[in-house]
Amino acid sequence: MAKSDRGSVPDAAGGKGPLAKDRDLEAARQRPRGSFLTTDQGLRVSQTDDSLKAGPRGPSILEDFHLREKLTRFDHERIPERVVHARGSGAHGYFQVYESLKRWTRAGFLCDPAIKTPVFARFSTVAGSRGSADTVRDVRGFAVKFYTQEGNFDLVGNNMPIFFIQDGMKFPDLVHAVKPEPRDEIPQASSAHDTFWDFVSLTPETTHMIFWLMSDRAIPRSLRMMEGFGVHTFRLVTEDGTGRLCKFHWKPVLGLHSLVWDEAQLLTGRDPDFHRRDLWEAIEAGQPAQWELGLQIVEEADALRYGFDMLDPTKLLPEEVVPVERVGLLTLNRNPDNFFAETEQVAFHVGNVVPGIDFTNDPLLQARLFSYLDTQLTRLGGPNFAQLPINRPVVSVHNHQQDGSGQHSVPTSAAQYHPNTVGGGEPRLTPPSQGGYAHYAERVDGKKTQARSDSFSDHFGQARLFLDSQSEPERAHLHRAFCFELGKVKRPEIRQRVLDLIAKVDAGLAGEIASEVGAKSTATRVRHEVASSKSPALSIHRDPRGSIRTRRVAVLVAGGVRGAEVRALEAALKAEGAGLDVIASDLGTVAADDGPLEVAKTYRTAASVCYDAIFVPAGAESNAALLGLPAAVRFVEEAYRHLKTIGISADAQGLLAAAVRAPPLDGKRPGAAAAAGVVIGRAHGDPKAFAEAFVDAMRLHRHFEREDAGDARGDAGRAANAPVTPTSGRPVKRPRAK
Ligand code: HDE
Repeated sequence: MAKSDRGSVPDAAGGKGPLAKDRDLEAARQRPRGSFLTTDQGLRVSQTDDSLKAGPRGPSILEDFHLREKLTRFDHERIPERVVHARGSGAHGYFQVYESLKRWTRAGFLCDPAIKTPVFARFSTVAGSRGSADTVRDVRGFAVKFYTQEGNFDLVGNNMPIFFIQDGMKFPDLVHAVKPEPRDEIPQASSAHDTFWDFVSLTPETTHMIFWLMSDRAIPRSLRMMEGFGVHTFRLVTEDGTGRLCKFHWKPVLGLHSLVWDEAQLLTGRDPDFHRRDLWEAIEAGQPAQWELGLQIVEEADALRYGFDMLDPTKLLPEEVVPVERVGLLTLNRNPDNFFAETEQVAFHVGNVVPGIDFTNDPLLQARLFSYLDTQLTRLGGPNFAQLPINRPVVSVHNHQQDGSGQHSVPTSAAQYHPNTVGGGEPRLTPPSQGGYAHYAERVDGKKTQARSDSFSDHFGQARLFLDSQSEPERAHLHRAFCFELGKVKRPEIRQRVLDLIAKVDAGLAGEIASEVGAKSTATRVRHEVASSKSPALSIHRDPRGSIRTRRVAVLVAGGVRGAEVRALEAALKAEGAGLDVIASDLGTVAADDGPLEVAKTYRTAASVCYDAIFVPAGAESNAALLGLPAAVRFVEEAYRHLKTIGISADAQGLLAAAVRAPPLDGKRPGAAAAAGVVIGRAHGDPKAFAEAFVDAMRLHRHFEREDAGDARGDAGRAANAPVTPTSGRPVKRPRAK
């Protein structure tokens, strides 16, 4: 969206303010200031390095207004960070519906495929502070502001389809429990501590969400490779007032992919901005991030039809029961111009809806309707935050709100009230038939009560559904995540209570975890309360082969490397929309056998965890040098341990052996895999054929068979030290979701 499309801030009466009337002032204002440094009052500054002093060695003088303004502005640069979702990254783009959805909603932007609605999206972690690392185990926020022709619509969702609690009353308790503990402010951006699991163990409704949080969904490979969900059941309303229940989904065009836990932890040090950088760089490289909008539509009368209550935000509607209809495409293709002005100051509110989109009585949703506007008042310093460029609707705003901190518009109407004749009766109301918002006429009848509906009472059935829908590697990761998190909990009684909860979902899983976390297996004490069933859509491995678009490969080289292999791989990757970085000891160029190769990073600045795959090309001299570089050996070791595709020349077997105790590669067929996802190149072989085999292996993203060699109890180092089991032929298929 071009900035000019957004228009200027209209004042309350819809004009450009009284300054527009004063031609002299307006003309003066437009006088170009060029790029001269000025004070906030527009005064040109001649000196901004030395303060005004009584002599070169004398005291500073208070009279120095430029010094005082500079420091005062600096002192007040920070605003309160978001109380949750403080760490975030945003991008601009647009949304377009594939075909009119008139049959379900009157929302204009969903009824006309010709309309490109500008959007701003912000992705976030929940628990960490603004400066915390991206790759922590956490839920991710997925918030999209649609600047529609009927006003702003905000879809403020997460990357998991359900939530921890059923009623907003408990939200402060949940957040206080997960945030760093109040006495020592430890740990940062982590749920692995006593207060969080204490809360969980005493709040059985969290169980389903806990299983999602312990799954690979909580450590996405990229913000561009995760799903999004509106979580609550919303309501779509047609022109004739018919309402239907609706679940919103975002389906990533690049598919669903995750990190492995050890890699996620290493990344918090190697590149705490991993997700932010990934989104930024893809967009800068002209590779937009895209998701399809999906809808699950349910008739009002069917709210209780599926064995749970659609108003309960701890439940999901399996896609196999009600299919997700893909109705449009979200494209994020422009990075913010300024992080603070846009990503930090954007104010989402789940209550920002347009005609045709309405709420339900989900008690979590109802509480959110209060909370978002309320929090912005503190965070953005007053009630006028909607006038900030990033929050301003594209349609003009006319109302009787006035004054308050940060008022930017200059209302000119004499009548700041309704009804009026003094202001000509303006601004006027719009009847619903002409596009004015009218709340859905839902019948409500009940006694006041603080009771929870009986239809919200099953807390374990869908956790079991989720667990049983995971692939074997995913289930193993979930098990290890529980062991990690509970292993960090100091109080044994809390660990035991959590174990008791897990046992209600799956006594077998509880039994596997029990001894490692010093708890008793409760398998014999707790009866299975739930039956098993499956929803393949809940596994991120449901579609293991995928596009490698935007993936990056590290190519480990030293002098004498075979240049043709690097170029052949580069061409093969480019054809798939992927790319490579040449890593060497020194920046500049490295001498390949056929000329210089541009070096992107050094072994000191690059790390395997920042790449999706690695390649060690042929070159006896080059590979001998790499063997002597501990950083290069570690590169291979980590790539192997993190189950990434490794392309390796036969003459680099020493390096592979040093990293992962691999058996000799001699005698293997060219292009054969030494182990799942390890593709061997033949010295002097056909670089193009090798590149194809390598790209093919990359399509699997990870090679979980290698994980089986060790790490059964979460020892990340063990897998790398286990011998590589040779396999022949093309890369082995990843096990599918059961
Ligand atoms: Fe939020 N949430 N939330 N939340 N939420 C905020 O608003 C709140 C909930 C979500 O990128 C806050 O501006 C309450 C569910 C996202 O700016 C705050 C309850 C879901 C973001 C707030 C919930 C979300 C927020 C903090 C329970 C998924 C980041 C700063 C009733 C559907 C938006 C702010 C961004 C942010 C309150 C539950 C998603 C405090 C009271 C469920 C993506 O107002």
